Amino acid sequence: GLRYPEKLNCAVELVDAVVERLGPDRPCLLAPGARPWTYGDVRRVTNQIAAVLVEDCGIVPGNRVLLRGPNNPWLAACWLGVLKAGAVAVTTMPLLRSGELATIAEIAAIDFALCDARFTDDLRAAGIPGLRMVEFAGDEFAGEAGLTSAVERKSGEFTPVATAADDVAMLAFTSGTTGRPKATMHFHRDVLANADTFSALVLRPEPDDLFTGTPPLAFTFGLGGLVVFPLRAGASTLLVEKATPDELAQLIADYRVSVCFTAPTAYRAMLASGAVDRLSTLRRAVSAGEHLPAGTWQAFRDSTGIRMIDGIGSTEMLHIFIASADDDIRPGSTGRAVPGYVAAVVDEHGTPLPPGAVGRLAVKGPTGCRYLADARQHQYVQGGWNITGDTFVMDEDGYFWFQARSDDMIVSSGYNISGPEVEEALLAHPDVAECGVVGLPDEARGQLVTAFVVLHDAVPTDDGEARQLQDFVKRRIAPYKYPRRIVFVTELPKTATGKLQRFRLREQPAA
Ligand code: 3SK
Repeated sequence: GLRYPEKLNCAVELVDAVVERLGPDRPCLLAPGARPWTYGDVRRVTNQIAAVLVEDCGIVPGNRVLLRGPNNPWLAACWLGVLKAGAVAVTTMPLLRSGELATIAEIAAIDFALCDARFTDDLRAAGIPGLRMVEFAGDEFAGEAGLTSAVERKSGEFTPVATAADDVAMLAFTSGTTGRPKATMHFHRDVLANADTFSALVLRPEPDDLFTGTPPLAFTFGLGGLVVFPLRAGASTLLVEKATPDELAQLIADYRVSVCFTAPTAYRAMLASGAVDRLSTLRRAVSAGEHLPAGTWQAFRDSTGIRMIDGIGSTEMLHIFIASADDDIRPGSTGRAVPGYVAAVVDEHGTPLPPGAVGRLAVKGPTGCRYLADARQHQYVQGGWNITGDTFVMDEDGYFWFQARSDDMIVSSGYNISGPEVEEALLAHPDVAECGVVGLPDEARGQLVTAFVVLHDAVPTDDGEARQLQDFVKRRIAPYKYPRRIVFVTELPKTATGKLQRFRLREQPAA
């Protein structure tokens, strides 16, 4: 198992330890068009931020600090500076509006925030009682902001707070599909544990690697893939505020990026537009956040030669706990448990099922779910297992095959139908750009398999296209699964992290 010293500050391990090991001059945090920050720069700036927090703002260990802004070196440095100050980082999605920010602030007991100067309006409008906010200029060209000038008055000498390995380092929020958001607590050792398992043992980055990708740092997929993993390896990371898949591909080409973290939708868009031709410097492509269909994996492999690493993680587990790389990959499977984690498919009582059986995914390992003061803890952790809410099958060789989110299973005329499986079949049709498949209430069948489809071309005016898609699905998978109703739309409802919101499709009126 992983062993960490009793006293551990993960920000020190991610920055200062790299300076000790590899020297101060290696590139660390990059942004398009900006001067790269070396590890020496990042050590200095994070010490300065921590000094401002402790000496000027009176932050003490355990205080929660809300962070708000798009992905850029200043946001990453603030996250590290908060941890060096012994405080708890609460990174929030830049797309959140005042109501959502107010709820998060209430749950996390926030009264202090570091906010990108371009994103302060919604935070002010949240009306958080007693909130003190310090602005930073995340965009180097945005001019002076409070924190940016305050750090200049600090020498860069700061003794990071000697936190315990089991002190809470961060609260990550998970919105789920319904109900009040939940804050997941993660310790300093958890942050390193993901880097020392999935990253070190499956991804295996080198100090010469340059990472990039799209998930926000407020989504733990982005925080790990774009900050923790590159820094733990002494590598560098290109932090991008906003990029379409084509712009991402262009940045990968321009900066000679070698490791990319994004979701299947973005990889599919790069395939559809031909932008995959710009990925020749890439050696690793990681996909998570949504199931990766075998067809997308194969098409990406055919176009780029890269064997994409699919993975499943969760905010509760902090990062990826099932994934395989290189020759261990079986296309269409999410892979095997990451070394250090144990995974199983269990029944409704938590009893492990034999290979081949459909059941709930259960996992345990060095990270795990600890909701902040939330009784839903007892649903997620049962009998020592973290129950992720996904339905999987494990084969004889320990590979996990995704079926559906447990609540995305459609029951129609007594058949169990996986919405994502029907989506995968539809996506194989050349006319289909994106789709979401859900069960809508139906008197005759209980639920009716209903597909919401975005075509590459305009919405059709007659039934021809729908019938063609239905026949296509019937030829690819068991005909009882075909979508009996197809609704053509121009876009699908998605979360800020790009996940399809099937629950919003389910809110449609009955057929
Ligand atoms: O959704 C996922 O698969 C995921 C992956 C890594 C970290 C966090 C999450 C939610």
